Amino acid sequence: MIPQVMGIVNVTPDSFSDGGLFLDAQAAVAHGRALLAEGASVIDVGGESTRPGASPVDAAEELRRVLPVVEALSEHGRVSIDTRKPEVARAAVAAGATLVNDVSASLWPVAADCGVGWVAMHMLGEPGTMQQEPLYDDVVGEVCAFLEAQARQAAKAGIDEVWVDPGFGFGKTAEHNLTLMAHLDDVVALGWPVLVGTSRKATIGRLLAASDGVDEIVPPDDRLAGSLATEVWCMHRGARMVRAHDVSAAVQAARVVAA
Ligand code: HH2
Repeated sequence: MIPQVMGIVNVTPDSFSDGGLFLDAQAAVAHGRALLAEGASVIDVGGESTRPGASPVDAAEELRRVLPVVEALSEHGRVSIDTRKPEVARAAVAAGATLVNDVSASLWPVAADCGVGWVAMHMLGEPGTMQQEPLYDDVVGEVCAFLEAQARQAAKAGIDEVWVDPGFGFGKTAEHNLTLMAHLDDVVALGWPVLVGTSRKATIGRLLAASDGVDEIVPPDDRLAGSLATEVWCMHRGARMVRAHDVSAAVQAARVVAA
């Protein structure tokens, strides 16, 4: 089976990589359509950045950003809504989204009620503070136990399509991210389809800088090859979907990994 690619469209001024590029609904829709044409199985529309240190956005503003984009893109392909707010998830589903991508892993009652799919992602803490010395006794064990509990609850509530995601970069040091990646098999072994989001994340920028012997972190736009390396690694170990900015490259990699 060829792993799927979830294309990222952030309708925000401050996302870490594409912030400000697609704040205008028309630009966001055009970008989403281009990503569908490149082979994305689903377009993930988000109206609130969850990068480390990001400020929260109120529901009215988040809805204003995402709804026209969800509605327009749903005419052309599958759309997921990347949100932590129940009211945004509900409204986005009413506008055509069929998957709730939930970095808070708490919105399963909404997904169950609306009859759509749900992604449970692991995060330690809140985006505002999550990168201030995140601590685990056993990062792999704790992430797996959390995802298993949330996924079970969701399935019990009647959700047919439940995904789990270890949440790279969400309350995790570079070492935590690499440990999770090295043990991705344990996440896959839980038995739920696994989604991973490593695209252009800071850990990649740090690894590239370190291997170049420089202190300065490599910027998001220069992390394509590093992102692909992590995506190939995760797909090879059983991830069934990767969340990516660079869809065409991820789709090509997925086809080759599957072969
Ligand atoms: N990462 C981000 C946002 N949503 N959802 C899932 N399931 N997994 C992830 O790893 C994930 C996610 C962060 O990336 P991005 O949307 O590009 O940036 P920002 O949060 O700054 O908008």
